[in-house]
Amino acid sequence: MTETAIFAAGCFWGVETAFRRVDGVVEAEVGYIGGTTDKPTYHDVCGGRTGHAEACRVVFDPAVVGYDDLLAVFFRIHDPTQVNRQGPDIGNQYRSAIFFTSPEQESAARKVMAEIDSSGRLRRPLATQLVPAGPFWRAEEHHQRYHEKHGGHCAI
Ligand code: MHO
Repeated sequence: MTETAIFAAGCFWGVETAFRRVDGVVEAEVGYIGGTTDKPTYHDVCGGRTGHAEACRVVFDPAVVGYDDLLAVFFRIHDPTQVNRQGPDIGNQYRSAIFFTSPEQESAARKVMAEIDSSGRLRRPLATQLVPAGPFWRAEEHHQRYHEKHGGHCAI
């Protein structure tokens, strides 16, 4: 049995690259979530008006990798204190967000976020949003496995 996790952490190219490297991740795809329109295109989302975040949908085998491990990867690959931005990429589509797919994921994420917040490790408050997953719209094919196709870096 597999489980699904969805994370937004800036430009989705790098997010997919990072999660694909994790043992126990059986599939990953990039797409758009958390907006107000159906079947958004990259162009729609870029404009920032639809409210979607660039995100990565990760299918994993919980017998091999835990949701907590994926949360650790998520927090390692981006700066969760930046609001509607990740480095050079600015706009609400680049927000930091966890889209939970079960009550168990919600509580696991809430716990980790509270730990990070109270650890004093961050110099600014955590900006990560914790929200229930609505529809995930798969992005255009040329955005899938982008770094594999074009080279490029990833944060970890
Ligand atoms: N800075 C990158 C972001 C692309 S990402 C898919 C670019 O503008 O190409 O949002």
